[in-house]
Amino acid sequence: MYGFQALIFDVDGTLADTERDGHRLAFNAAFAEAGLDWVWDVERYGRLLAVTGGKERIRRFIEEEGIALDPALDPDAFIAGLHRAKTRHYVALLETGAIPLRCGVARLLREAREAGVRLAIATTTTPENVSALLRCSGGPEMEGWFEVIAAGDVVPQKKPAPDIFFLALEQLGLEARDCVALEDSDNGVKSALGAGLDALVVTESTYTRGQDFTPAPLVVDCLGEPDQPARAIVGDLGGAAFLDLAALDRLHRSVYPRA
Ligand code: XBP
Ligand code: MG
Repeated sequence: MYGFQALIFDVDGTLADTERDGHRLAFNAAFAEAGLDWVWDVERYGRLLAVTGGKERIRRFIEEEGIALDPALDPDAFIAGLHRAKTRHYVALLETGAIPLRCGVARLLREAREAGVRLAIATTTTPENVSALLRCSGGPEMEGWFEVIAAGDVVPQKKPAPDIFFLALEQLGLEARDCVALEDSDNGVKSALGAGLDALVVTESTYTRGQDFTPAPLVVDCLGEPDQPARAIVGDLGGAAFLDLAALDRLHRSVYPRA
């Protein structure tokens, strides 16, 4: 019996390392398709990731570059159209199987299902992207493993605001202390902690390595597998080689001591 009832996962960077070779390429494909000469290289995209949400990221780029849009166009509609094309390109890229789930993710999801631990998602990304990632990288059944998928524009404010985690908790019908959250970015950590999810694991990803996750109690390089050990960067794994439900329970207990 574990001290928590559900795991709440972020998507981009946590379930899969999707940003550099996934979302970034899809943005660039959408720009090229629209006849724009905008190209987000690896370094520029890394800076733009400070802005969560694809439409918001495009808007920030336009502002930073001082790009004058055609005055005949409604800027919101223009950005939304570009972003729809980006989603199409992103889903097509996932359908090639180009982006695998991260080390340990499928194993932990299976273990949770077998133990009756409930599964949820709290993400900034568009719902279509979540479905495609789970289907193409996890398998045809995986989306159905998640009881709650809170994603995208359904809340007033994206991460680092806590709204999307609050929505996931509401849909689960659980208190924050009944859950363990898994994130990969400083914005995600702020969002989860803002919703009271103090039992929080951070798995650093390509763009988030070295970010400040204070005061997250456990930061690792990945969830790990029996033959691919996880490395703790903050906190400790209590001698475990990888993160399973027992390791998450020790973390949960360290945050919420039980008699
Ligand atoms: C990461 C994000 C997302 C993606 C792009 O979200 O900021 O916006 O970069 O997705 P998380 P969209 O880590 O919370 O999953 O273009 O669909 O917004
Ligand atoms: Mg993330």
